[in-house]
Amino acid sequence: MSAPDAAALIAAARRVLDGNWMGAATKPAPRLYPHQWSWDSAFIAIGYARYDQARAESELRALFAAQWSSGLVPQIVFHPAAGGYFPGPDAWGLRGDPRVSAGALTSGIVQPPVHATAALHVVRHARDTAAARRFLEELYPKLRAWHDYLHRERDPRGEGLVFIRHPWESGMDNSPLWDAALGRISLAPGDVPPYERQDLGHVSAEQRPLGEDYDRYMYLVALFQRHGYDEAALAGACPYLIQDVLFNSLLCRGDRDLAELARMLGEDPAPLEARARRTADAINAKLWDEGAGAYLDYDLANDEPVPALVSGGLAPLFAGVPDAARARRLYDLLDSPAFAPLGGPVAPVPSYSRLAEGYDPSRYWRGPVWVNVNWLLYHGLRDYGYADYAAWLREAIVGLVAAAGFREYFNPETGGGLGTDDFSWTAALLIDLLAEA
Ligand code: 9WN
Repeated sequence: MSAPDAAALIAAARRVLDGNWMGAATKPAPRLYPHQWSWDSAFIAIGYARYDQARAESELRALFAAQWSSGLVPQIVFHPAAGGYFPGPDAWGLRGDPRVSAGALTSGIVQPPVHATAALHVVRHARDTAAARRFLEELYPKLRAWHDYLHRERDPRGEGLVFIRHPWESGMDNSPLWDAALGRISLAPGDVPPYERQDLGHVSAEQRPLGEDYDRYMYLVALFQRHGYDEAALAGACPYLIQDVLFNSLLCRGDRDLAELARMLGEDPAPLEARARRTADAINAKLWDEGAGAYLDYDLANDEPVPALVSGGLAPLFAGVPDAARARRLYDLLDSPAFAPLGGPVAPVPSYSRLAEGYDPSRYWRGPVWVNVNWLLYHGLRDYGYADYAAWLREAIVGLVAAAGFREYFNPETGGGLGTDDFSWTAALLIDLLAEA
């Protein structure tokens, strides 16, 4: 891409973020997602870090201002004045809950822990180093409490792997990964309180999760409330408990990045590094599948691996988890018709194997390309020395967005834009990728 074209794209990306800025944080999209989302904010901060340190810091500060006393960082921090979204604050039953930071309105689940990685990125690119130091001193204990919560409450057997208890916690809402676990939840009339979706007013139904998925999403939300969001009780009672490869890879990388932040503050990084190694070892020991040549999720509630090949299964590359031989197997899978052959005429990496039954190039996390997962894979491949593929992938991501706009996701066959428009992390990560050139 020529320098003027790149400059124009960066300017357009910045306009998207300006449009979604709410004063202290950025909504993921103007109409569909009018509040603050957890992992979105981490990716958004990574983009801001390249040109607006104050906003990058504010983005993460605002999110952690809503942290629960347990250390949980909520998936959504609601800004009710910004617009409607379902499920909104009342659907979670957490108004005035003493565990939630005073005055904050939040959901009762989490999203993948990309925040320490984002904070390190912000600090590394900071121009005002004194402000960055203050930011780090303020955020570091909160990041620690967040990771401590995950290891303490989400790893009851002390395996080094944490579980998620709702598909939304994965960030990959309707991934085929969850089909078996959700399929085991059979619903009787009255199990799901009546509700009305709002997403279908913004995006065509063929691009969003099915009604039967939403029923189960809401069934789980009702279950959490019945158990008073008690993590120990939910670890026994929740029918959906998954050790997800993407989530655990991001935690592993996050613990290592947290160790780096500790070092900057003169604190002991060793316990955090040990924790990261433990998770890496557990990912290798429990989640690697030799036959598939990839990492697979594990369904704790049914005690079995989940045999679905999704792009998230390649994420251990981002966390330095595989040795060279396993990295090669992952690479071979990536560079094959199942995902995105190097230099091929197709768009970047789809979210689900093209060869799998049920692959759907336009439905949300069941096939479409998402920029955040591609960004993670780009970095992982570069770190493992797959320079040609990484360079091609970077160009493919940029080319896709340049042609189709700052969409939420993209059709891997046609490159067409899908989901909502003016999507913040697409804009933010594009800024980050272009800043590397
Ligand atoms: C539920 C905000 C979020 C992203 C998720 C993406 C989508 C929400 C939804 O939008 O999920 O959290 O309503 O579908 O799947 O990754 O964080 O952008």
